[in-house]
Amino acid sequence: MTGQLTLYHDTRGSSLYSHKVEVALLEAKANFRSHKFDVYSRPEWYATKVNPITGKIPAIVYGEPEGSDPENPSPDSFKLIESQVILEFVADLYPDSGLLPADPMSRAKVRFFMDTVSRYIEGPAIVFIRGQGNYEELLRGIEVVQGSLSDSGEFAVGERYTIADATATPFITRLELASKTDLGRFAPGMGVRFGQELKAPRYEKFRKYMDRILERESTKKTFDMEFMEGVWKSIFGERK
Ligand SMILES: N[C@@H](CCC(=O)N[C@@H](CS)C(=O)NCC(=O)O)C(=O)O
Repeated sequence: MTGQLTLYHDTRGSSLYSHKVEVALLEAKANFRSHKFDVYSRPEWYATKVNPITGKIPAIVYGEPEGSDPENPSPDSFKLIESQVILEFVADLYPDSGLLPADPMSRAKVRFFMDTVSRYIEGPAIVFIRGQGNYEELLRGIEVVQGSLSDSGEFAVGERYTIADATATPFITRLELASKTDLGRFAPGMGVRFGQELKAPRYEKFRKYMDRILERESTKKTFDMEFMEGVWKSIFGERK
């Protein structure tokens, strides 16, 4: 199958699940179009024609003719939801990108790292940013993830950027934003304190990994810190 590849995501850019997919598409140098809409207004076309299963973003549609209406895809084109599944699809669609290595052991390591981020960072990071708990659990999760970072390479699994790194990117960027701006639904000062704690020597390996990801072109293109600071101020309110 060939044809247009369309990513459906939100106008505000606040969806971390969509962020993973967008960053992977950039890393793959994929020829894709981005269709942004206000997911919280629940447009009817999206829930009926793109993602009737959950109505959530991200979703991708593959195989439409060039220039087709993204809000009216044909029932015959390929539709896919769930960010982790989409990441594997992108890696399969662009095998030369190295987003999923060729050998079975490295592939397993990539999947293991993705699973570890989902299990140990995702929940605690969301809880912390939403002000539903402190950051102790998150720091413990970061230590677990740090333990599965590769020793030799630049990235999560060795020397090449993979979908494991794409999975970690939305959390790294959002935790950096929370610690730099103190924005989040937590008590004032907690974001900055979290950032300071993360500077402790015990998290050094993770901190270096974070810095490498933050420097990456695909990260900067998909998460503009200044723009996202504005978005977060509108979500969480200005910090005095
Ligand atoms: N497990 C899904 C989660 C997707 C998800 O929760 N998306 C949120 C945005 S971050 C959404 O679409 N929320 C709108 C809604 O629930 O109506 C994935 O990994 O893609």
